[in-house]
Amino acid sequence: MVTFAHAQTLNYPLHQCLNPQGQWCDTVDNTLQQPDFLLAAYTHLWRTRLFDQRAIALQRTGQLGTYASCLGQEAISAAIGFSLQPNDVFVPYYRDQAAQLLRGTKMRSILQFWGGDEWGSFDAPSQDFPSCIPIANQITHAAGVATALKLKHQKQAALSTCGDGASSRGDFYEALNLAGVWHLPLVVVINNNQWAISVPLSQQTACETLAQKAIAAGILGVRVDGNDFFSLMMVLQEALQRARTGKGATLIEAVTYRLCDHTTADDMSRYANLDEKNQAQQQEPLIRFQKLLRQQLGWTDTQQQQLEQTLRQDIELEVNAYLSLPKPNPDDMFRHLYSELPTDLAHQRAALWQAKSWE
Ligand SMILES: Cc1ncc(C[n+]2csc(CCOP(=O)(O)OP(=O)(O)O)c2C)c(N)n1
Ligand SMILES: [Mg+2]
Repeated sequence: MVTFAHAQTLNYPLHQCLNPQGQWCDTVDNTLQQPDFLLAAYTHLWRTRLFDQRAIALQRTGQLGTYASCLGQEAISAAIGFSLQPNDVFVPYYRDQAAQLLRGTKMRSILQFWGGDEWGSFDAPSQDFPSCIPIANQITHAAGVATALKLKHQKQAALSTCGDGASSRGDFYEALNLAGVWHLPLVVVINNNQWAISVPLSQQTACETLAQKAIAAGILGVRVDGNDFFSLMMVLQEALQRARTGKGATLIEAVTYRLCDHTTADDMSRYANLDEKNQAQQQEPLIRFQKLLRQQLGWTDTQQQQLEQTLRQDIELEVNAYLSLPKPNPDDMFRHLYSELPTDLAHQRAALWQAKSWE
């Protein structure tokens, strides 16, 4: 009889340097501890959260389409935005508002996209990609980009994001496999928010961790606390540097919790355990960061209120700019895809023009 004595030991410790009490629990780069950087990062996390709240309010009042909130997951995307260099290529998914804003996308454009107008997707650095809604497709696109970067000997990285659910899809594995065998300058970040709509992680995979999915691809896998902005920065900077310097691809599992409905079209109270959600709330990234600021910089309630007030004013200017944008022409959905429309779409286009229901 064969004995499987080598039974796998999958050791993927969770990197953490800022604990939920807001105290350092591991070494952190000095540059990340500078007051200017601390304030810039903290401000951006709140900018993202307040923007997110406002987007939900717009949807609830009929002024935005279905919207995917990033509540509780802001640190992952913010750390990505702060770690990427301008000429890296960012291939986002739909909860990457924080990084998109840091890449230079305006809030009005993010709202335009979620308002149903694809033109909002194009307000990003020219090499970056629009948010991908079909899950996991973007990882294959990013592997393609990384291949081009490698062939051109460019010292740039491609970084793509996805959810825990997306990591079950074939595209995800195919892209990772290619990244391994071709030694691509690719970083893939999984936002493990424990849910794929109403499917919990326990029903998603039998893997103990998502980081271990790197093993079969022969690339590096890392597991990090997705609520700890600083650990995320450390891990991302290292992974991106590896990519840029020809050391190959990295898969990062960022462990967090979706503190919001899947999208505004969902109601998680119908399937999620409230106690679990309340517990996750204690771990969330912004309050943790605030505790640090209180201890390190003597951050006060008054400063917090002022920050929120200023950010809300800035957000309102962008909301007004979004609301003043001309409405998209519904015919746009038939343009730019085919040189000759397939018959079924041609019928739909004709019906649209006949009804002219948008006028
Ligand atoms: C190819 C594809 N199949 C199904 C869907 C419908 N869908 C949208 S989001 C989602 C779950 C994604 O969960 P996860 O990857 O964990 O990301 P999260 O939304 O939790 O950030 C599904 C199944 C889709 N968008 N694309
Ligand atoms: Mg998920």
